[in-house]
Amino acid sequence: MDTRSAASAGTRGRNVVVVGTQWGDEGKGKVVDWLTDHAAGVVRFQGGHNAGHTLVINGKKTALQIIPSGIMREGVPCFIGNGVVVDPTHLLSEIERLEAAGLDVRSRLFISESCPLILPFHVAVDKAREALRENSGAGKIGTTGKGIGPAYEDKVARRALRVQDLKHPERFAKKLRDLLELHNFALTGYLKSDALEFQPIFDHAMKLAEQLKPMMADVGVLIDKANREGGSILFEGAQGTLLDVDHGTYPYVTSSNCVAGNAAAGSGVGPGMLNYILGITKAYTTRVGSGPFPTELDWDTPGTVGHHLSTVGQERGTVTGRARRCGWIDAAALKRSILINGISGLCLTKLDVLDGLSEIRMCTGYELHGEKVDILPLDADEIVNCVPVYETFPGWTETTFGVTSWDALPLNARRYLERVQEFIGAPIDMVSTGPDRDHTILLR
Ligand code: 2SA
Ligand code: MG
Repeated sequence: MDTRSAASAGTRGRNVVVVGTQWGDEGKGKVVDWLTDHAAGVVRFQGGHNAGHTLVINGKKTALQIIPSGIMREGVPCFIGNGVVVDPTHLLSEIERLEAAGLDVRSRLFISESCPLILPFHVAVDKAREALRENSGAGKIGTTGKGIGPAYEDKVARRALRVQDLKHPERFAKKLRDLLELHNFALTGYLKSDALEFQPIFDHAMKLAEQLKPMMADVGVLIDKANREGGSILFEGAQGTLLDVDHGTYPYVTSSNCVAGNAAAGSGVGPGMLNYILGITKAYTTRVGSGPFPTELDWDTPGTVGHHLSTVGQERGTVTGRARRCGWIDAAALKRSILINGISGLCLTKLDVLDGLSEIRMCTGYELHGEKVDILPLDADEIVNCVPVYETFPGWTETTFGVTSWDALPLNARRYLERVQEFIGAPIDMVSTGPDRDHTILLR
């Protein structure tokens, strides 16, 4: 077996990074879960509970937001790396929800001491800012309202409260007072909102601290050890490359680096550990929240292709329930994603959603101010002016749902996949044909 293939990537101590190559919701959760069979650990390295990874196991749907997807497999250790922003209230409620479903979580969940905390004022600031942007005509970012951006701002400004502060009540109290004063100043000032009180936030955090302490760990050391002992590690990205704070459609992005390069920095290990980068790509494109989206279709009007993608693909946000915007696959945007992530191979997901369409389109570039551009521009304001150029393929009438071999795919589906692969210059190593673990075609 080719040692660079998806099939061998997760074996013999070789580690895999799973990243989204579009605007998130490419189906990373399912693929991570599929790969966890041989994993010695699954790590989240960025984002927070703004992520929504949906898994379907034995027909039962589970949505994970901050806990790594590996938790669904008995005995697999799961790590929350330093690059993740942690809302302790949410984290504990997610743990309890999984425990209620019969899973053992606390004995195999390890949370980095260095994670910045998301506290109630971050949520208040996030929501008040979005309201202000909307009312002032600047336009919302369309955040998930979970306090992600404000929490990362405090981290970079070197004033964040971190998981480790929960172990030291006096230190926690002092830092909390200072930070709360700062945020209350903004909330009651230009954000025209209400101030939050110190005592309830402090008391609640201290109560949660007792439960979190046993799970606090030096995550980088544990991951390194597991890998040295021959285990392979799975790094589970959240959101997607085009939402990356540096490389995405700024400012319509999330506040973390979602690209593969951050898997090392966000978990506390070296980049040499990142052996195989698996990019997850939906067979079409979706985006939730505001921002430019060149191949967007009308997805609201019944009878249209966009509406087909939206309804057949059940395109609603896992966390917020918002309708996702839908459009054709954008291979020019994928080119940028492949470049930034250093993609080893791709997994194409939700192919079955294209079943029954008479024709299928792939964007191969744009017309911008009269010139042809073959890769997604870096400037969001320029992307707005991009007119997509398409290649059109005949569709197929057969169902691809649940198909498990390449040869069983309709000829036109194979042609479409081959052309996508050829155009973007990265191999498709896997195809996902349905939500279940077994609905998977392995190509390399
Ligand atoms: P934030 O909350 O500050 O990270 O929002 C900033 C932008 O990032 C987008 N974003 C997402 N896009 C797709 N999926 C995400 N997770 C959930 C899901 C989203 C949901 O899996 O469905 O339920 O709505 C996610 N998280 C952040 C967000 O839409 C903003 O455009
Ligand atoms: Mg999602």
